[in-house]
Amino acid sequence: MDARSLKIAAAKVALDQVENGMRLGIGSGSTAEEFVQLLGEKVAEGFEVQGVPTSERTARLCLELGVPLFSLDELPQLDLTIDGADEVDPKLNLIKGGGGAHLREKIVAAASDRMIVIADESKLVDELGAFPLPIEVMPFGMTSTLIHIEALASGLGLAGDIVQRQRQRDERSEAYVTDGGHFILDASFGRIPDAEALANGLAAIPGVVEHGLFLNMATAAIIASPAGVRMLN
Ligand code: ABF
Repeated sequence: MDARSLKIAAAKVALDQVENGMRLGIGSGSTAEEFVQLLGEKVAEGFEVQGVPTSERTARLCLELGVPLFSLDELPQLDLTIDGADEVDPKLNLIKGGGGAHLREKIVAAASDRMIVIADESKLVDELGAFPLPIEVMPFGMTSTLIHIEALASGLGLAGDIVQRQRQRDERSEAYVTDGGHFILDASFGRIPDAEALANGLAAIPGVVEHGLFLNMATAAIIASPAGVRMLN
């Protein structure tokens, strides 16, 4: 099975978790977009859902497919969020943010009774960290914020490059800017033995808006592999 087929397989199982009339957080990334495609087909057949998107891109796709959208302020408490991830460890702790949407994703996930991650098996890891950790930061004072992050990492025995995410526009490379107007630093720590200590330390740095460690947030993960799809709780 190719990568897209695995994403679709996971998305199909996730769709079975969505009950008619649910207040549903809708994640970002290619796997979540496969879920939105399938959700749109059910909505077209009369299935009712109140969707809250986690990125402008996801919102556009939902609108194209006729998925009813609401703001999180209109629906501040959600029944379920379906979202992708960059890494999933055995405790269902996640690294997210490869797509640059982890701030809104974390806010929406925190507003949800349940959060189900959908992913192909390539996202499963024994320990978080191989995927560069996205850290959303204020543009104001970013260099100072980076110094604080480097000091925190050093204190935790973490090493690795921390680089500002760029995007290509025409022929030029420019700073990636999130939906919230912030920059992203990607930290290639390699392995993060104490993710909770890192998360708490990052949260205490004034210029850090949000980081991509989602700890104790996912209630389940639907993982697709060529052998089939399994639910991890
Ligand atoms: C989004 O999905 C991001 O948080 C995460 O980086 C991404 C994973 O993308 P994909 O499903 O395309 O692998 O939620």
